[in-house]
Amino acid sequence: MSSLFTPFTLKDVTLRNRVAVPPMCQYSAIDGAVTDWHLAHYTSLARGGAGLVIVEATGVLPEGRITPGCTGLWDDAHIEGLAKIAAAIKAAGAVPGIQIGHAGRKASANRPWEGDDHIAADDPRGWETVSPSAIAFGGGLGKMPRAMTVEDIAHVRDAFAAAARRALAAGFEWLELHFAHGYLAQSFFSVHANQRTDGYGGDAKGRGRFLLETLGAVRAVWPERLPLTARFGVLEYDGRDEETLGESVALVSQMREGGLDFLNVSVGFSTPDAKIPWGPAFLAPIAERMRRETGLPVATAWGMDAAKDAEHAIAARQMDLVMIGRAMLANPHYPFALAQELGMDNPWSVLPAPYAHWLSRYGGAANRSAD
Ligand code: FNR
Ligand code: XEN
Repeated sequence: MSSLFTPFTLKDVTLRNRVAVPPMCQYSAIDGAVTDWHLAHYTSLARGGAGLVIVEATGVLPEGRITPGCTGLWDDAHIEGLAKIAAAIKAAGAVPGIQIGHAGRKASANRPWEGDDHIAADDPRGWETVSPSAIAFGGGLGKMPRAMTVEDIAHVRDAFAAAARRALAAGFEWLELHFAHGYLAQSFFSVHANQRTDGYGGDAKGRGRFLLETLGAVRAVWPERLPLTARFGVLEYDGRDEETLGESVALVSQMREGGLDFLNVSVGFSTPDAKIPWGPAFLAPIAERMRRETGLPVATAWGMDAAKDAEHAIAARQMDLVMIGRAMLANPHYPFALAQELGMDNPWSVLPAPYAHWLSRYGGAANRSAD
């Protein structure tokens, strides 16, 4: 019996299994609005059998987008297109989630396949970036951000809440706050990006304030019956990881008291000098520690796609969900491949009924090899 293919319930939401698709930018929106590509892409991911599909990092403000091609939720006009995507994910049996965020000093970038660097200052496609302090990320993301005023901070916090209200109106049932990957919220927490001397900087309490206030503003509009989650970079691999992990545990514990229901554990990506120990399931022990020390259910991505690693992570209670990204892009029916490799009696059963019924009786190599 596989642990990976058992249901998971959080608040009033039940996922059919523990395989979740993490947010993955498609850079294919127009003025923040989704296109037919998004509908095709998310439908295929959900139909492939995952329990949860989280729509990509979606800007709470136009200047909070990573690239001009990123999706947005700063306007009611964005709701209609995203509602079709949420409905399609649900029709295929998965729970529809969405990640909302602000890219901070990493905003105003070219698409990855067009450079992945900052759009030049004199290019009309770009815009001024903002961050807790006037410190550039570095490398190709070298644009100097403007240090945010306290009014700017309140504006972004309120934009998160307004975007959450629109996500709810669009039919999403799982909300993920993007507090990771060196974007705005992570920058507030990071000593690499935040050198403020007011109440939003300094010690870990000050550096965590924007995240807690934003969570509180969103919790006030996002219903208690639905999971409110965050993706947060709990360490940087910058040589001061024990200290950062301690601060992260304290902040996430406060978030839990403030209404956070689930943590998607990730890396900070706040400095180009990080020494990340890439490898299969490398974040699993960190996720387990966050789970144990904060008491929240957790997930992580980053090389969790081997069947034995995914199954072990759930069976050993290192995490509650496994996030699988690139393997799902390569093969949206990847949950079937996992079920097959884990030796499930009827691996086709992880697909939606209109496929599972016929394939269980007639289909494919799995059945033939069992004959
Ligand atoms: C990503 N990732 C990502 N992360 C995130 O929090 N928000 C996002 O919108 C994106 N966008 C994105 C686009 C693309 C094309 C890729 C490949 C990745 C990171 C992603 O969610 C995940 O953490 C990584 O892909 C690692 O997991 P896998 O691929 O090893 O399963
Ligand atoms: C810092 C890079 C981590 C991987 N990516 C994350 C993205 C988009 C590009 C790739 C994100 O969090 N939006």
